[in-house]
Parts: sequence; structure tokens; C-alpha cells
Amino acid sequence: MLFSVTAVAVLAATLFGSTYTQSQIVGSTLAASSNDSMTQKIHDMGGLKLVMPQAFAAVDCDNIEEGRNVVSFDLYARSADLPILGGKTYQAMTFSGQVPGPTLRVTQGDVVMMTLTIPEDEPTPHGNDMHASQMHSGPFGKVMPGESRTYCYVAQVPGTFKYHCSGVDIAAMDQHVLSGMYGMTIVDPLKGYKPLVVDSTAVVDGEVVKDRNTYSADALEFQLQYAQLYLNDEGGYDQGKMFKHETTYTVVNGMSFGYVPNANHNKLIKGDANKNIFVVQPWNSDDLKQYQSQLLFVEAGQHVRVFIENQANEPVYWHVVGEIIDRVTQGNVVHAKGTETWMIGGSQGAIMDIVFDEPGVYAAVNHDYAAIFTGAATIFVAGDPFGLNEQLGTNAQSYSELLGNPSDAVPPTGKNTIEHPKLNLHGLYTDERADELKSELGL
Ligand SMILES: [Cu+2]
Repeated sequence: MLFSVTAVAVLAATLFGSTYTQSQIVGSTLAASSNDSMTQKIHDMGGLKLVMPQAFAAVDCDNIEEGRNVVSFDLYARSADLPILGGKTYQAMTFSGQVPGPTLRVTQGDVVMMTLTIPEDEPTPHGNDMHASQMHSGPFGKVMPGESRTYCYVAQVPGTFKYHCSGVDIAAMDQHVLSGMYGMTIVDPLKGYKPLVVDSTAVVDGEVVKDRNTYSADALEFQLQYAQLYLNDEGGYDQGKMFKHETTYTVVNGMSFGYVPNANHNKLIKGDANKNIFVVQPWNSDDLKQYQSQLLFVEAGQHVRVFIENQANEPVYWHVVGEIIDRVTQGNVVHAKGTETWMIGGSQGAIMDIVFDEPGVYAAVNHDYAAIFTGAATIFVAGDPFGLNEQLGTNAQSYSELLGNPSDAVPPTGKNTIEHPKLNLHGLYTDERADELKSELGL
């Protein structure tokens, strides 16, 4: 342990216990040290506008402003052994039996009513810190086994936001988060997303001129959450490795190389289930059930929106091999258009808009070579690059119509969502959670 117990206690008290008292102390110290000339300067500037604590308060769950839509978000904590690359398991900690936890999707201005329940048989307390909120962090503190806690807040700012376990009043928070206790909130803008404008060129009368394609705001949507696992040989969390940034595996939606071809794809494309069509296919058997790898299918020329959250320690240099990211949005601000790679720091999200122009196979990576080779390669297939329609006598615009997209890569529907034609069960789910989702998704 690098932190002393006292240091953790002081930090925990600052975060969860006595923030208000401490800011009062800081406030009075400032007042005592101010002098007349400073007061005059402030007066000359037109005075100070103070943001009062009221603006950062949680909403009283029993007294919610009429007219606001209330969205309940119920999570439970569950520690469970879950599979990792190489046929072993690791000691995962989860929200509701899955890594990442369930995605919450709301519209800007909605009230989120978050309830975290810790079952009696959980070996440790947990908490939930939701980055989509703006409030005093007291309610994020530990919830004991056998207890539950509810808090409410208004989702004021659109974008993607992390939520994560806060450990035991932040003690062991690193272990809980990096073992899997993280998830994402998507806050849709109140008026929906903007249409996507993509610059291009055309030839008119034998001359190259500027052109542009405009796509409706409606898009086929995916979610990708990046993290690292730091493990010892027994599959336990290794804090020493975390401090040294020694990644054991890079995971996307909880799994390394979870979105690569499997035996069924081999058979369709090569006519032989045992002839691998990709360099690594570690989740390659029907026996693996929800853990068998899958691919992400889109139409060529379709507006695709990818919600991304970086849940852990390493930067994500998000890049799609063979494509240019048409638009990058954070919050509700467009930060880039036509960029090759976009960096997403720890606990940061982004919304990527992309049109895969040509039918083909595209790998979305964290363009840190250590991350690619430890698991951060995710395969998109656009259109019908393998001529399967001819082979099968079909006319599918996307293989999703024939094979389906993986459930864990697809967020709940929101503003401007194009529904996926077909979904399959896929993800780092406990068997219990997989059964629940199967019936929820009607599979
Ligand atoms: Cu926890």
C-alpha cells in the first residue's frame, strides 16, 4: 500500500464527510486575509457572483419538480469470477452481474433516481459515483451489505459520463473499478443530435470541386468502454502492477478481443470453421455461450454513432483503421471533424460519428500498440465485403440482418436511434445476468 490509512481517511472525509464545513473554513480564511484594496478592485470589476451550494445539491427524491421526467436506475453489486483471455477467470466485481454495468440512457433535463443495493452475501461494501451528476459527493459513499441507498439528480449536461464504484468510502476504489465496477450514462441532448455533415469532393465539368454529404441525425449506435486489468497469477487484483501501469489485459466492454471473428464466421467466409480469418480468435466456440466473440455489423454509407468511455488508467487513442472519424463530440460541443485519431483520457468520454464509406473490414483500436496487442482491437464489418448475399441468396445491407449484433456493444435506444435489425447475447455477464438479459431482449 502506498497510501497510509490516515491519508485515505482524510481523503474520504474530504470527499464524503465534511466538504461543506471545509469550504466554510476556506471561505472565512479568505475573508480574513482580504484587504481594502482587493475589496475595491472587486467592486470596480462589478462585484463577485458566487455559485451557492444549492446549485450543486442532490434533488430531494420525495420532492421532485413537476414536469421533469424521472428515470429510475437500479443497480446491485455482485462479486463473481468471470472469464479472461486464455481460458482462466479473474476475481471480478460487477454492477448487476455484468462488466461494464448496465448503460443508463436519459434525456438532458431528466431526473435520475439511482438506487444501489448491496446484497447481504457481498463480501464488501460498495458505492456509486455518477459523473453525470453535479452534487455533493456524500451519497456516493459506501453502502453496507444488506443495505441500499437512493439519490436523485438532474442530468443537466448532454454527453457520455462514467459511473463507477467508489469502493469503501474510496478505500479500495481502484480495486473495485479496475475489477469491473464501471458503467456509462448517455445523456441525449434535449433537442436531439445534429445532422452529420461530411466534407468530400466531386468532379464537375472535369474539375475537382468541394462537395459535402449530409446525413440525418438518426444513426446506428454502438457503445465501447475501455479499461485495463491488472492481475496476479491467481486472477486477483494486483495493485503493484496498477501503480506501475503494467497492464495484464486491455479490455473493451470487459473483454480482450471480444469483437473478432468466431468459428461461424470462418465457416461462412472460408468454408471451414477451423480456418481462422483473423490473427487472434480467442473466444472461438459455441460452448462459450455469451462469451463467444462477435463482430459489429453496419451498412456501408450509414451514419454510425459510437459512444465511448475510457474507464481506466491509460489514454485511449481512438482510431479506425481505414476510416477517418467524421465528427467528435464531447458534452454537446463538436471538438473535431475529419480527424484520424482522437485521444480520450481517463474518465473521459466522446461521441464518434462515422460513415464507413466502402464495404469492408475495419478495426477500431486504441492506437497505443501495447493496448492493441493486449486486447483493444474491435472489428467492424460494413456492407457485404465477402459476397455473402450471393452465396446465401439474400439482399442484406448489413450482416447484422443475417447474423445480428452483440448485445453488450449496443446501448439502449434514445433520441435519433436507428434500431439494430437483430441482436445476439454477448458480453461479460454472469450466467444469472445472461439469463435475465435473454428474456429482457426476447432472445
Ligand atoms: Cu465496489
